[in-house]
Amino acid sequence: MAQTLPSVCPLDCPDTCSMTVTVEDDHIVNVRGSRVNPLTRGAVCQKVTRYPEWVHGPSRLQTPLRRVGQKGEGRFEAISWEAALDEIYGRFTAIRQDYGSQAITPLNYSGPHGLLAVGSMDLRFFYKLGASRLARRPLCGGIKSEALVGTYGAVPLMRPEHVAHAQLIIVWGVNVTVSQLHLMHIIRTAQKQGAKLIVVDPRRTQVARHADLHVALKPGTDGVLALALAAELERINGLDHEFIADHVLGAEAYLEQARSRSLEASADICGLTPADIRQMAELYKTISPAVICPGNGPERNQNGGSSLQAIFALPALGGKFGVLGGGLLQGASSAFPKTLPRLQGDAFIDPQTRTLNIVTLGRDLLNPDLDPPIKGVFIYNHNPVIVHPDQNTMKRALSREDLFTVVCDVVMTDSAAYADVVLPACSHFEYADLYPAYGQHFLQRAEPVIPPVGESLPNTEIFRRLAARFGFTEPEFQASDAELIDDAVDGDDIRLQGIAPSQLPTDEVLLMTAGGEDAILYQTTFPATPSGKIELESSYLKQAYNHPLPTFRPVDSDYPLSLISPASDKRTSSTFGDLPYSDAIWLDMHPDDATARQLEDGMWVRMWNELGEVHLPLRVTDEVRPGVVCSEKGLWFRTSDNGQTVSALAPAHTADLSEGACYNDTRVEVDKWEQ
Ligand SMILES: Nc1nc2c(c(=O)[nH]1)N[C@H]1C(S)=C(S)[C@@H](COP(=O)(O)OP(=O)(O)OC[C@H]3O[C@@H](n4cnc5c(=O)[nH]c(N)nc54)[C@H](O)[C@@H]3O)O[C@H]1N2
Ligand SMILES: Nc1nc2c(c(=O)[nH]1)N[C@H]1C(S)=C(S)[C@@H](COP(=O)(O)OP(=O)(O)OC[C@H]3O[C@@H](n4cnc5c(=O)[nH]c(N)nc54)[C@H](O)[C@@H]3O)O[C@H]1N2
Ligand code: SF4
Ligand SMILES: [Mo]
Repeated sequence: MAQTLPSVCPLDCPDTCSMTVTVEDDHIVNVRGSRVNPLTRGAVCQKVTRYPEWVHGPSRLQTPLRRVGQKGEGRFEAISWEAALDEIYGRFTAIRQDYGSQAITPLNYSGPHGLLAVGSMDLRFFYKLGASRLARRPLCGGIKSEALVGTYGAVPLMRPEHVAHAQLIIVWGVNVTVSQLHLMHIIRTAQKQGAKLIVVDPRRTQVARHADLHVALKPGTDGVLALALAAELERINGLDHEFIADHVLGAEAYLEQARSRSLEASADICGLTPADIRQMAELYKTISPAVICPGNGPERNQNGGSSLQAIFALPALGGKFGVLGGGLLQGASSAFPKTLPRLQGDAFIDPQTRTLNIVTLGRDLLNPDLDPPIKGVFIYNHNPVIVHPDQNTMKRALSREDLFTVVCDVVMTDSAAYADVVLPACSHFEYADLYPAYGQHFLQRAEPVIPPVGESLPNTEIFRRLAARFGFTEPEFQASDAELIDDAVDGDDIRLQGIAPSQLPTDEVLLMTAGGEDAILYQTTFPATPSGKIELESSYLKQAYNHPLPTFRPVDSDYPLSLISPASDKRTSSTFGDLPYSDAIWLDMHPDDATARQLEDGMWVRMWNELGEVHLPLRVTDEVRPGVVCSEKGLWFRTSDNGQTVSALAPAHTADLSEGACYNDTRVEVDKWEQ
């Protein structure tokens, strides 16, 4: 008999929708939106309707596996959990004896976003083991969040719902209809009430089609644009001097930086006209409430930190805070009373342990001089060969015969094909978890809706068993999932209303805004910087990165085209990349660039640089600006004829803040490809 049960979407997505799942004979047969979460209002995106195929399909891992083929080949034999845990224990123990514990590293990211699945018992285990630590944030979002912390501190600045009250909305490098679906409805509501919309994006995205002004800048030049806007605001008397005097530090140093380049020079760097910048500044000066909604587009380049520092300064200079619908849509993840050090067992960390950067881990894996070299890697919640920049380096690294590799995933991924041992993980439909969000302020909890598929286990149980196998006897390694949920957030926080986190009802949400319904910076919330002011010259960024103010360095490359690879509506990063799709994939190119290369719509092209080569069919379209080509992130190798996807062309250099990934610094040439 069919049952409908509440759940939450765990994907790496700002929306964190509440869902209704139809279950029949322990199978997920249907997933749709539920109205439990007032922001997501019963709507989910198209891609999650494919959850039944993903959970019960042919790629689903059902037993532990041991490699019998070559690395990357994907030939395995089924083994028992006991044999798998024995193998991991034996190999890791030998590595620890020969090279020390730091020769082992976890390689994990945020496939699932529940607090338990993303990092709880697993981190307790690796900390206690003494494995190398991994800085994960640099892969995505770290650049933006560091710029935010440096400028405003870790505070929620406003709720997405409040964008409905804005009269000017600036969507800055976020592909709203694809990667933050529920914001689109809010923007449309504001537009119906007369709001103007500006979109800053090298592509004419769906949201850009609805814009009053589409500013199609060159990738990686947002900081130059934002500084030019600040200088222009000053020139047209658009600065709020009173607000600046009362609440802003470093405005003069920032403005000095802004004035140092002429409007014409800035426009030239950005690939815009001075008139574009003037018009944007005029709108920003005149209209309030004005909100800037920045996405991840501006961060994925070597100037990404500077760009976000420069963008984040604008509402402070323009005096846009303190009103409903005004300011900056940012900081939602700080709305939740998370207690991560307790959940993740920070007390087990040996402070001498080194920290490796996820972005450059491929290079580290190949570096024999690393002290100690890495001999064991444990990959989970992550599909590194698909999603890392410099894909060929990561493939070479995981091909190392002497690298003992464990991969734990829900499905057989391209990365799992390189594993010595594969562990089958439960999907989030099969375990309980607690869900904060990074794009909204509602806390949600979910219970399992089906039993584990095959012999799969939740991440928490896998690491509980591993901890036991390694003889870790502390009570932290015996904590149940309910106890872990209670460790995940501060149960004494008044917003939990006295309910233990593990007892939160699954058919309700809790609003986590510090100031009640109306999170409004300078009404109910305030900057949490060291000075208590908005720091345009940031003391934290100076101390952490010697980078108090935005700067700009052009990308040094002989290749003429910029390749960007934003989010696709078919997948979340690489998730669902195993499912069959009917629609073709494309490389988008502007007609001017196509004509210059004698390329035509529909033709196969080869795209290359010093790091690799990719073959794709071409779509000639003026949706991308000249000089920019665009494909999608997260495609699997089965879409490729030569074992390389766009990530193969992405450089592994890192950004000015957080040593973050620079996917959109990819420079390429494109030519006809004779198959
Ligand atoms: N070319 C290019 N590549 C990019 C980017 C880009 O701009 N361009 N951007 C990137 C960005 S923004 C991000 S965030 C990264 C993300 O890239 P990844 O970290 O790889 O994230 P996902 O593909 O979302 O999920 C990884 C895996 O987690 C698994 N998983 C889900 N739930 C569970 C669970 O409960 N347990 C276990 N063990 N596994 C689970 C999924 O099956 C999936 O295989 O990709 C980056 N890759
Ligand atoms: N459907 C779907 N939703 C997703 C994801 C997914 O893979 N699929 N991924 C999730 C994850 S992990 C993340 S991090 C977010 C990311 O979601 P977004 O914040 O939307 O980030 P991107 O998709 O990388 O790029 C957003 C837009 O920025 C533009 N862009 C590229 N470079 C630049 C630049 O230098 N400046 C400016 N102004 N714009 C630029 C691109 O053309 C694109 O339209 O989405 C999440 N939501
Ligand atoms: S991926 Fe995002 S929009 Fe789609 S269901 Fe999940 S949370 Fe909602
Ligand atoms: Mo991301």
